[in-house]
Amino acid sequence: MSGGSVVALSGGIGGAKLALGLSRVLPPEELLIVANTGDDFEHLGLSISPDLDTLMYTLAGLANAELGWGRRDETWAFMDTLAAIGGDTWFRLGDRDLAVHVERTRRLAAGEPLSAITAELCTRLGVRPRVVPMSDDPVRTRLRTEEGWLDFQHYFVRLQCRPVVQEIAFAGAATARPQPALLHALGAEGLRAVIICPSNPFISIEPILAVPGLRPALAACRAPVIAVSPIVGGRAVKGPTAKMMAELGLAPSAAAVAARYRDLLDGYVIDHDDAAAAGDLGLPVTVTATVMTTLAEREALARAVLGAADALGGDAGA
Ligand code: FO1
Repeated sequence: MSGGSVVALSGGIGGAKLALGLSRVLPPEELLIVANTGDDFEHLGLSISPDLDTLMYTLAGLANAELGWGRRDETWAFMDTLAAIGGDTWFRLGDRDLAVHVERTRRLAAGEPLSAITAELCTRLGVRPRVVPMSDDPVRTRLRTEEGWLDFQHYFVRLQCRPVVQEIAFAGAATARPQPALLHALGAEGLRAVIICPSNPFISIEPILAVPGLRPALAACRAPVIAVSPIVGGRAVKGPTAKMMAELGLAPSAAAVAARYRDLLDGYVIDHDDAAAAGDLGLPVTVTATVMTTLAEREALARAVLGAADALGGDAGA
């Protein structure tokens, strides 16, 4: 059955790649992309939302492919000048990217919800699928390490994921209200699939699932919930996922990620590299190419995931 709305949960760079693939194979009105906001932080007086921006730039065709974040065709005059006057430059803000942070900060300070600001920015940049933050309330991923508790970007960028992670917490999650558009989509008759993108489960997906009301809404939704493994052959395609899993005492494997989502999943998508694990997962598994380098591979994975969802049919989640 084609048609019907698709909800994608996404965080980080891997998630944005599949979101782009989905945006190329679905009509924009049939795709709602939910971004993790646990990576957000206040820096240099600016409110920064990296996963929203990575999604927005990727869907707008403006993403910086080399860096995996920020905009392409960027200039760095602001950063160079900041360095020259002794400012904090460990988190790099390109000149064009800076405009988004300044405008988001201004509008948040004026009392606008993050979802409304995101919708306006996406419209201005020509992004047609709907992109929403998981909540308009602040949720901040923090990591307990041998250096104490670290805010996410200090761990991820300033310390380049070097500290050993002992615990992960989502400050503010307990009182965060789920994005209404997401709850509405999950309860809608025409829901076709919920796709958990190949993002880091701990720092990109679980902050979303930590928002009260979202796990129950996912468990109750009529459509199949399908996750794509972010681990291929025991390694993360990008980022610290495998290192984090080892530090948290988990085998860095596609199976271990499926176990994290277990109670929510109706299906799972793994790479050919992990085909041998397919039988042990205890749920319907689709084996396909999940490493997305080209646009064609992103579209192909999107089609494979939608095909898996359609094969599971509408009452899988019941
Ligand atoms: N990641 C880095 O490794 N170094 C940076 O200087 C950096 C700057 C940056 C600016 C804007 C933005 O939206 C993302 C940025 N990122 C940077 C990536 C960011 O830390 C990650 O994209 C997410 O937080 C995790 O996926």
